[in-house]
Amino acid sequence: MSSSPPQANPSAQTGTSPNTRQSLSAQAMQWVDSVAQLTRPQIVHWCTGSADEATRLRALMIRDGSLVPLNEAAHPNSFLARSDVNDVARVEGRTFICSRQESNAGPSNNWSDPVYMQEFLGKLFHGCMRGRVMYVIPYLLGPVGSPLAQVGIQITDSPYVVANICLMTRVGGEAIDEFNRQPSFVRGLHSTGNLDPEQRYICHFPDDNLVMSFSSNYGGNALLAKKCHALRLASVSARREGWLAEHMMVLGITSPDGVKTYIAGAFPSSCGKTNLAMLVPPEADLRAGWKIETLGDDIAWLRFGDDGRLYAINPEAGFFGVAPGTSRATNPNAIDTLRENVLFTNVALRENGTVWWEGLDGEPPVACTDWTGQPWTPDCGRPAAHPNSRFTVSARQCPCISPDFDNPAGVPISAIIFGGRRSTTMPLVFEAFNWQHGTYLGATLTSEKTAAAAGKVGQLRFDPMAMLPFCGYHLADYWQHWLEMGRRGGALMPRIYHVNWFRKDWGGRFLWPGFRENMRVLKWIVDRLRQRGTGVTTPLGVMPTGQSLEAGSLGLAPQALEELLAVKPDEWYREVDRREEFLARFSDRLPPELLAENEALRQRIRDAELKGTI
Ligand code: GTP
Ligand code: SPV
Ligand code: MN
Repeated sequence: MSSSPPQANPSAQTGTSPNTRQSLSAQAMQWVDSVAQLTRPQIVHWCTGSADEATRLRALMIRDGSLVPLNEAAHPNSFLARSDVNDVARVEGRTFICSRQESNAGPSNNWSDPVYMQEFLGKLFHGCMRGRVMYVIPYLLGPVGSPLAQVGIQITDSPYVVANICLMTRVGGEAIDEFNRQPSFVRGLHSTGNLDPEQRYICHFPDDNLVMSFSSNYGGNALLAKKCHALRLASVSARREGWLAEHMMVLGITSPDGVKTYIAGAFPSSCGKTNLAMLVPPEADLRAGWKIETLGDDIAWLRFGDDGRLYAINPEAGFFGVAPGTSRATNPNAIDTLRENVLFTNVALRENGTVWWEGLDGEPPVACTDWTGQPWTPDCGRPAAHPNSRFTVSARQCPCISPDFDNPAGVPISAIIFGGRRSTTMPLVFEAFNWQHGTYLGATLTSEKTAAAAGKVGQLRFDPMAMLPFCGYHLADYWQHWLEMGRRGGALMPRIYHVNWFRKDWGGRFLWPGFRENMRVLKWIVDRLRQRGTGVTTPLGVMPTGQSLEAGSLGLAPQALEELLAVKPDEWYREVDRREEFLARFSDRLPPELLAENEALRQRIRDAELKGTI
């Protein structure tokens, strides 16, 4: 670490546990040595994930100004990091899937030839760690001993990235033990470079279990265990091995009779997974005995158990959550999780050393320091926190973390929810008729773009299964894989739902209160799964009535509820046309079932319009 003397030999090793190095496979050692030869660091540090290591890393970052310690009384052991102003989100335009065959990346991914790209990146990485420390972090994704767990090694020259990875994955002894049991590991090589956006590349080599990322320190671009390994590379192995790697939160919901139901949910980036996973039920439900527990807020790996059901684990160990909009009113469990040991990125700093962001409880501060380090006042016309500002924190601090969080078997999933931001067209909730119909709903999932990725916010785009930026192969093959999983699981597959918390009225206001009131929708889903909930069959699927949502107690205007559950023929003809056009982009490999589902929907809308039921 910083206290070690500079050394001339680029392979000079430091680290508090020499055993880390000895117990890894020769293959791992060889790779690390070859990276050191390429990047020429001053020191190689093997990370152990220990508290002592974390403390020393933070001291180093405080000294060089990259971390600001927060008010110790309000937020013990917590820090603020400010990124480069040009490095605040994922960069989909500079993210590549370098599969051997271009056709296997599919039309939704950028592709580049793997041989060309490795050579090209080799030049960028050549000598890029001169004078820096190269950190080597062996990590584990998933609970110890899980049949779905995977291991990887991330190399990085950014202490900020090390601090994040140590919160987001299992690092240290448990990772090393698993390393020696696993047949292969993912290699993730990251360098800060000079943060020049023009030199930014996030490249995946699925045939080599390799990720190379240059010139960004932002979350999904730089924490390679997360989207790069746990989704893009994992989705490729999941297809080959017959399981699913998904952009899904997982929660457990206990009903008053003590029965626990596990639900997974795929919403595009910044569309509500963290908030749903940590939901606190309304007072009346709590009194009646309803409870929600969190398994994961971003990524789920699902595979068939011996009983034929689909089981989910969360490969991650922490949350990298959206700060704006998080408050005691909207997400009290997140606020309680964020009391201590938190790494905040790009939020605003108050004069008393606490943090602030748009949507946090109470009045905005009269003055504070914004995410760029500039003075900020409420009337200055800029947000104080970046819209994609984030917190990184261990999941173990979450008051509602599930007792099954470390269960190697995972939890059996009874329902999968898809949802996006749709200000029109999509009703609050409906249930798919069957797995194939649900797969079609996922494949045509559409949402307004958010600040989680660079580009224009608010633009409507297809985001199939919330995996548009994260599927490491051809989306049509991915849909085929979903259909095959459905055939394999048969009647034991989870039921599929579509939700939309974001429909707006003419004045642009959300029609649905959202957050804890989403419990009404979850309860309806649980009732349906247990053959109790009433449902109305519509052309879209089965929908609740206002009564089955207990909407009377919400105080919504009657027109609001009607609008939330409305299926408008003109909107739906347009929607079906858009979907047809989208699916056509995948024509050569598109499973015919999906086009058939779209046609069947068009026909059901026509019939319902003729009958006057919509
Ligand atoms: P990623 O971490 O980017 O994958 O996002 P996520 O899906 O976990 O989204 P998250 O739960 O962090 O929510 C993103 C934003 O949507 C936050 O600003 C939330 O406050 C807001 N949000 C979440 N749920 C609701 C809801 O039910 N209604 C409304 N209006 N906003 C919501
Ligand atoms: C997302 O964008 O979906 C995230 C944040 O969860 S990141 O890890 O940056 O991808
Ligand atoms: Mn995400």
